[in-house]
This record gives sequence, structure tokens and C-alpha cells, in this order.
Amino acid sequence: MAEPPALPAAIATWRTGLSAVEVAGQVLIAGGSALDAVEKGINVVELDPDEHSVGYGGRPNAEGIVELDAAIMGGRTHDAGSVAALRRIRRPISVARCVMEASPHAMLVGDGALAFALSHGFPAEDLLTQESVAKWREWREGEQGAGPTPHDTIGLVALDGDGDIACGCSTSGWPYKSPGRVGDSPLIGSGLYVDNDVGGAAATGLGEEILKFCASFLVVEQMRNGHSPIDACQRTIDRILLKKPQARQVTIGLVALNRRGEFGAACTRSGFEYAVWGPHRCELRVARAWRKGARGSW
Ligand code: SD4
Repeated sequence: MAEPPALPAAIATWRTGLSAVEVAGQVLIAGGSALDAVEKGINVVELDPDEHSVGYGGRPNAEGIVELDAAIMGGRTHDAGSVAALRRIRRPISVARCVMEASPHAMLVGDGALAFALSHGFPAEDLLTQESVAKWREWREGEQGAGPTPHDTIGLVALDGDGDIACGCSTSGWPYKSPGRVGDSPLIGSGLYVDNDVGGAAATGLGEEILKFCASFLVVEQMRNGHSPIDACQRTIDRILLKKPQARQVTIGLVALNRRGEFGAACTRSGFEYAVWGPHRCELRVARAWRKGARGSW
């Protein structure tokens, strides 16, 4: 018997994901595509100057320059676009979508990505806020520790009424990173991955480790093998911790949504918040500590 059509749904990383899934949900309810929902939902966070890990107001690199990474992928066509170390553009996820739809390429970086964005009508704008400059000065005058500091990516997966799934990520990455540093977020398979036949996933946390495991790809492949979104996320965290037990000291968080609208999340640490949206509710949830899991349906 054919499966009933899935209801639209969305899941996003962190508390800041709430405003993103709310907007994504409005797009989906209005009959918009999963790709539109992902882009518009992530734009809200990118444009928020009070969100210090994404877009405008994101923490700069060691030289005081904001460099942004973003990517988007559609599960129907398997098309994807991404940008890395992009400067001066406030909506990098939209540039990533433009790379996907208006260029023959999948990924553009640095000056090339900026030139592409400008040639497609994106305005060059300041990404620093007074607060981010002040914090950078504080860091520069302080210890300038090289260890990982807390940072949050917005990662969002959406399922639309046609059964299409899309996902996206956007981040300013590791605060005060080396210029040119790229994390997992713009890398297809690491920061995000989706296949309409199965579902989608997105990652947040220490990109240097996430990308060594192709974490989002692994989540989707575990779902393909029959695991629920929660189990797929947890098995992926298990895989990472098996090879790198020290990763328990850092945050690696995963969110996933399957084609039936079931969702799940897991993290190397307790307290990982994620936001979920369905036609009848929108709420913040907390993934319990590694291995313990959380409920993954309404
Ligand atoms: C990165 N994964 O650049 C991103 C940042 C992040 O929570 O998600 N921080 O490594």
C-alpha cells in the first residue's frame, strides 16, 4: 500500500533555530518548496546581528574579518551549492543557492565567491557590529587561545507538501579562526546531506572533527539502512566517539528528518537544543546526553 503523503516539517539546530523553523514553516504552509523554506528560514538567523555565530554580527577571524560558510542541498535533484570563506555578504545561504541554480559549479570560495555574489546582485555590506569588534579586540588583547570556543551553526532540514526534502547550513565558523579556515558547514556530506528517498541531516559543532566522518552523509545512510532519525544520529555520534573518544570534550550535534516527517537529534554532550516545526506546533527540544536519545515524533 502506498504511504500517505507526509505533512510538512522542519528541524533546526540550537535555540536560534526556533525563529528559523517558524519562518520555514510559514513558507511550507503557504505551499512553498523545501528549498525556499530552508533558505528563508536560515536568512532570518543570518540577518540577526545578535546571533554571533552566523552571518551579520558573526564573530570575525583572527584578523578581524568575518568569513562565512554556507551550503544548501535539494533531495529531489541531489543538486547542491556552497560558499566558503565568503566576505561582506550577509545572506551566504542565498549565494549558495545561487551557485547551485545559476552556475555550473557546486562550490565557490573566497574572492571568487564574493565576485560571484556581487555579479548576481548581492550587495557588499559590513558584517561587523560594534559588539563583534569589541569582542574581537578583547580576544586580541587577551590570551588568544587557539582551542575550540563555543560556536553555533544554523542547520535546517525541511520537508514540503510534495515530499521534497532540502537542507542547509550557515555559519561564521570558529571564532577568531585562521583566515581561510573552512569547517564542515559548506561541505556536502559533512555539514549537510539529503536524499528524498530517505531524509536529510545537518551538523553543528567542531567542524574539524565533523568533516573527518562525513557526519551528515553517515546519518542519512544509517536512515537508509532502516534506522530512525534519532538512532541514525546517535550511531553517527557513536562512530565518531569510537575513533575519537576525546571528541566528548567538544560539541558535535546532529539533527535529522526523514521522509515521513519523523525527526531526531543527538550530541556528544547533554543540553543540545534543537527546534522542530510541524503544521500544528513549533517547539524547542533538548537532545538528551549521548546514547539516551529523545522522542522523535509529535
Ligand atoms: C564550523 N560547524 O565551522 C561549524 C561551526 C558550528 O557550532 O557549528 N559551531 O566548524
